[in-house]
Amino acid sequence: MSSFKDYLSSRRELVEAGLDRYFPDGMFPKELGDSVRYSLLAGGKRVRPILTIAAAELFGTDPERVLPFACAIEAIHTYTLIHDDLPAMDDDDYRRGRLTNHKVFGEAMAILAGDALLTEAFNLMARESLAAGLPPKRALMAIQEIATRCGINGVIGGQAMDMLNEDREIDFPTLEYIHTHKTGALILASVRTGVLLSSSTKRDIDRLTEYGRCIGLAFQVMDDILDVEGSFEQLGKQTGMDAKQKKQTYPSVVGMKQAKDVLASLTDRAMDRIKPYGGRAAMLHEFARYLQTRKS
Ligand code: GRG
Repeated sequence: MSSFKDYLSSRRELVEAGLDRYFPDGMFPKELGDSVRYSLLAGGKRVRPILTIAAAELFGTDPERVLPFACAIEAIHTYTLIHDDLPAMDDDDYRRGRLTNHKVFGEAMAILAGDALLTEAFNLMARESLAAGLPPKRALMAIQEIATRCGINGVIGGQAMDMLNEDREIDFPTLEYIHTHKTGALILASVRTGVLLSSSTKRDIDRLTEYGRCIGLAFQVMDDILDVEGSFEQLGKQTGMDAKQKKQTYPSVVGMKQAKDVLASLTDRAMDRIKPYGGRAAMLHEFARYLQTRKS
């Protein structure tokens, strides 16, 4: 089996090619197309689409079969970043190492680019499922999974709760709600989508759901830690923003040491859930470790 580094880079290449194909140069109106591609093809880590592919591959599914779903998830993720950076939300100037979308294209076009990415993501999943003749029930289950985890009971609910509690002291359950919804939900959906589109049993879905929940929360805990300990050069965005915006985070609520302990125990729990698959789950195992030790 190839090393994890090779695995990441080969699956990343697949995702980049898919994004470029599904959101091609020359979309009309040109300004909207340019705004969409500016953020989408700005070189993110592609964690979520690679997780979809890796979860599918655990069950022997060809990456090409899930690629439209993986790219749709990355498009949705990119929309959340564009909207989150807007002045009405986090008001950030830099993302993925370059100026934020609204700084380059203006607020109206940034809002529309986000809207377009979200809408076209669902178009992409439905269209390519029909074209590839995917079993309709599996395709619909995956589409519903993504819609649910991105909606009021997922990302948008988490973001709303985050906005509503700015400048306020929050209790631990509220912090956990924000993290598991704002960030964890889409990561969980990424894993579950790969499983739902594969030949998997209820037991498989349950195991991978717990894996996805753990790494989803771990991802945001790490994001909180990196906002304190990381740098612009590593992250491609301004750091120290949580403290500046008086946001409650794991380090600010439970302290840095305990935040790191939580991160370690979530990672261990995620790995434990996929143990029954042995070596077949090596890439998902490495993925959990990578998310715990990432610097960007
Ligand atoms: C605006 C509906 C709406 C939701 C926004 C995801 C989100 C909710 C806001 C982003 C704010 C943020 C920085 C959250 C921390 C976790 C996170 C999503 C980090 C960025 O994801 P990475 O690290 O970024 O995967 P790349 O650029 O690598 O894709």
